[in-house]
Amino acid sequence: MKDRNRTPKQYPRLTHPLVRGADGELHRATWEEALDAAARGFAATTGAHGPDAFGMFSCARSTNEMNYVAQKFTRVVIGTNNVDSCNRTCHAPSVAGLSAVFGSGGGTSSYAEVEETDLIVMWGSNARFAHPIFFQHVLKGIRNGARMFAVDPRRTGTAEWADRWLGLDVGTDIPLAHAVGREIIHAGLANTAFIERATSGYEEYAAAVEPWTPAAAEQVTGVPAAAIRELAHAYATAERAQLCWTLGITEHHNATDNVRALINLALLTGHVGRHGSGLQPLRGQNNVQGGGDMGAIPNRLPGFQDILEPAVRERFETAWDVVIQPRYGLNLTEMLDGIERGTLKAVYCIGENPAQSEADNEHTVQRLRALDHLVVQDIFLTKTALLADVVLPASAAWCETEGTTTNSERRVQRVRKAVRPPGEARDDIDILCELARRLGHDWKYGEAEEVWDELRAVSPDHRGMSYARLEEHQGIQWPCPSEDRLEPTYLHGRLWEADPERRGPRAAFGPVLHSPPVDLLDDDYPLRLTTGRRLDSYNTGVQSSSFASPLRRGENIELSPEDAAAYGVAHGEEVRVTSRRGSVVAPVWIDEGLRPGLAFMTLHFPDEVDTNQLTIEATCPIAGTAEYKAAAVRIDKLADRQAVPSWT
Ligand SMILES: Nc1nc2c(c(=O)[nH]1)N[C@H]1C(S)=C(S)[C@@H](COP(=O)(O)OP(=O)(O)OC[C@H]3O[C@@H](n4cnc5c(=O)[nH]c(N)nc54)[C@H](O)[C@@H]3O)O[C@H]1N2
Ligand SMILES: Nc1nc2c(c(=O)[nH]1)N[C@H]1C(S)=C(S)[C@@H](COP(=O)(O)OP(=O)(O)OC[C@H]3O[C@@H](n4cnc5c(=O)[nH]c(N)nc54)[C@H](O)[C@@H]3O)O[C@H]1N2
Ligand SMILES: [Mo]
Repeated sequence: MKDRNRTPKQYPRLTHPLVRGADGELHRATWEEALDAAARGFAATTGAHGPDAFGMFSCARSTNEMNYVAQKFTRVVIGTNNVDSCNRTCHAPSVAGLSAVFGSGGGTSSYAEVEETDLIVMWGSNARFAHPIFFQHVLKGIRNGARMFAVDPRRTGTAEWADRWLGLDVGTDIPLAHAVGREIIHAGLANTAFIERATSGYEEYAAAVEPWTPAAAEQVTGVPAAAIRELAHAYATAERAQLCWTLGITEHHNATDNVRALINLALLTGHVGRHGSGLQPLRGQNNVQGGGDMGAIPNRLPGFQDILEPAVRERFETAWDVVIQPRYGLNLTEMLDGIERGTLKAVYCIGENPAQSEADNEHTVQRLRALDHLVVQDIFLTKTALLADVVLPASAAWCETEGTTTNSERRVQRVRKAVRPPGEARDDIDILCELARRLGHDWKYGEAEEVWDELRAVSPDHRGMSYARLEEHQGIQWPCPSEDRLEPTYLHGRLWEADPERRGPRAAFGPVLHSPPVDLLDDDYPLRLTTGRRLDSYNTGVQSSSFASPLRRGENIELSPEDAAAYGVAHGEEVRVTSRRGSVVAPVWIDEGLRPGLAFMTLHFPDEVDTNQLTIEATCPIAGTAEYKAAAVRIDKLADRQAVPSWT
């Protein structure tokens, strides 16, 4: 095994703009030259092909204020709704599923409620590694007497803390959830009063789950029938229960259906809309919730207001003095498809690294190369930046700018400028305003607070959150419609109202069907590869690779002891891992938390082992999220490969 403490890649911090010259190389440029080149390229492409030839990838690490300005730039300066962010690669299915049922895409509970609940279900979530702050609340909950179930193909660090671990096969969450639902119904534990009062579609749901007896589900999921029954009884009889999920549910080709399958369980038992009972999709990047709330998504205007609603459009058309296209824009996945079709020609990529983070990323790189104009605005020189025509150096939102971010309990909090950005790096909002000015819009925001107050005027959910109040309350959760009070910290309490008028629309069960992973296992590709995170690194490694860490061990292909023995490979031995899309070499790590047939890799070290060469682009048709969690691979010993004659 290589040195565990090494630094795999030093990403240089961007300190001055770069522009691609006639020689095809990126060269240092002045801000004037770079901004002129960036604006000229956008004007030329949209002039020739119309505003829908433009796409904005907005930054989920940056502030709410920046995301507000980025989507406004897209809609007002360019005139398209093609704006999205990395929410597409993770929780877009949670937002789609929750919006379809409750009309709002936010998680329904607060972190503190996890401390006061009786049962915590962590479904497809490794919060101990990926949401360590939330996990502190989980640990307090456990200390206060809550039981915990973990549902994950791997016995993760999170599962180690659980009372029960249900180790299911990848992509079998719907059979498992349906079997839990069926057991609740058959044991007479469904909350019939809540179902009758607040939900619709129960009969279809009950029919959909009926075939999934615990025994039938055991066959498909690998989870013993007794464990399925135990989860069903624990969830249905708990006084209060939190159902938390993350990418184990959402990074699948049928992810929105997976989300619906979990929401069904809350509707069946009434574990939603009450203090201590709720649904928590733990969001990924620090401000991915806020990015969506600010309208940096193709179907919503700021305040998560639907573009298709004429009254909503009118409000923004008056505020911004512009005509808003009355249709949804393209999401990130569709924008990448648009490049291939030749309809999307220019991309403004702020704080995303799609060249390494997209599934089947070799394909993404080809697409980015095909653009007429690519502008990347980042804090580091990423692989995506290396493909750009213009690279703009930004300040880092988390310590070099003022503003707010929103976490996954919907809490808006202030972030502050603690240090000056290096070299000539500039605030993301300043850069957007400079480009807007060059494209004929005289924008100037003095302080981040000015942007925030503009947002508050158009978003009812944020109206009561002045900076002063955010400070006073150490962050406020939305909805916060007025400055004189705070709302309950959980959502959808209306479902419990006795008065049908106040109760509002019913929450609909989703009678979804099981659909196994797209990348099939066969003799050539017999191993199921799932990918995800470790505590020591962050996403594509751009922000976490540049310092040495005693925790970090670089990329591995993690295998069960049984598979390692069957393939005759040793801990630390380098092997070739091949899928139907690509091939990489990585050292083996034997992990007793893996079941036979399952392998695991991260996305953290793409410069040394590019995991996303292996993953499949199959996407959820509703949310556009790729099936990062289920590739089919094989492993070959390098020695065997070397023995192959050179003419093959
Ligand atoms: N340390 C660290 N923290 C992070 C990040 C990071 O890179 N590093 N990234 C942030 C981001 S952007 C996000 S979106 C979150 C993600 O946070 P998580 O979703 O918790 O992280 P993952 O490790 O991607 O996946 C979670 C679990 O899904 C399981 N899983 C795989 N397939 C299935 C399946 O078919 N069914 C079920 N039930 N489970 C399955 C995996 O075994 C894994 O343990 O983390 C955020 N926090
Ligand atoms: N195999 C596999 N692949 C995955 C996943 C998986 O589970 N498995 N998960 C997917 C998920 S959930 C996600 S969210 C994506 C992440 O995909 P990306 O968002 O593409 O990856 P990051 O590494 O987080 O890149 C973020 C970029 O933002 C820049 N940045 C940080 N702060 C700022 C700022 O303030 N301003 C500007 N302008 N830039 C800034 C960083 O330098 C970095 O280049 O990866 C996806 N890819
Ligand atoms: Mo994410």
